[in-house]
Amino acid sequence: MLVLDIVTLFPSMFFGPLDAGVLGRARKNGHVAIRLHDLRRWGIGRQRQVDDTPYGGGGGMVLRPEPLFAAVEWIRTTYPAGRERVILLSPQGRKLRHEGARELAALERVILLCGRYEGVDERVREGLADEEMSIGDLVLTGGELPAMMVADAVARFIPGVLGQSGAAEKESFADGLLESPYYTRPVEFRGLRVPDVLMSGDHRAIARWRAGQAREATRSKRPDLLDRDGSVTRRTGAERREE
Ligand code: 4GX
Repeated sequence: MLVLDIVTLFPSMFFGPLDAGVLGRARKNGHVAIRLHDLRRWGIGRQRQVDDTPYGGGGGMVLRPEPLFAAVEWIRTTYPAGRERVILLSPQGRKLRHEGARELAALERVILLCGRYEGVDERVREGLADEEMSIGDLVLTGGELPAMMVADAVARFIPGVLGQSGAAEKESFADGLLESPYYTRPVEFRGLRVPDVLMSGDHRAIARWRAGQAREATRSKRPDLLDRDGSVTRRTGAERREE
């Protein structure tokens, strides 16, 4: 079982999203455990202060290092774990990808640190976080929604979390291509018909059609996933652009 320990100033943000659907069921069935830790608990002084103004000026507020270090140390003493990783959610981090989520799913425990305001004291990066992770090139108001995305994406890779049909390995990105289109009943809807091949019962023809559609969908919607010759190699967009 994978355990996610999430350190946040807003634990209540997590209450709804982690209870519903596949992730909610995975938690109920014991495939994944999520523990929420209110950073305020390790706040400093009577006010339980967690943030302060940055040295050198510049405005805004920054999370102080002591509460974050104390939180992680408390988690480690209270719930010892073997293979673990401490991840700071931030737009400066390595982009969260399919393969990265798969790697995290193999760990015993992941500690997710959710920053707020302008960010965190640099010593959190230097001495506490193993890794900085981003969910994309956009700026949010805190690391909580990114942490939920990590939790959701990682849970899908834990054996038993997805049913048979939804095996994480046969999905978009598993083979580096987008998925081919899906159709269900009715056969005709507002003049738009389900492609005949899907109702032909010819499984080889269907597989061939799907492969062609996946390639075409990738070429038109996400050409960045393909090499110049149209082939797929497992590299990141950044690695591809370097060439
Ligand atoms: N992918 N944000 C974090 C504050 C912050 C900044 C630096 C730690 C270090 C984001 C993203 C994101 C906004 C969450 C800034 N905390 N996080 N926050 N994109 O935009 O993960």
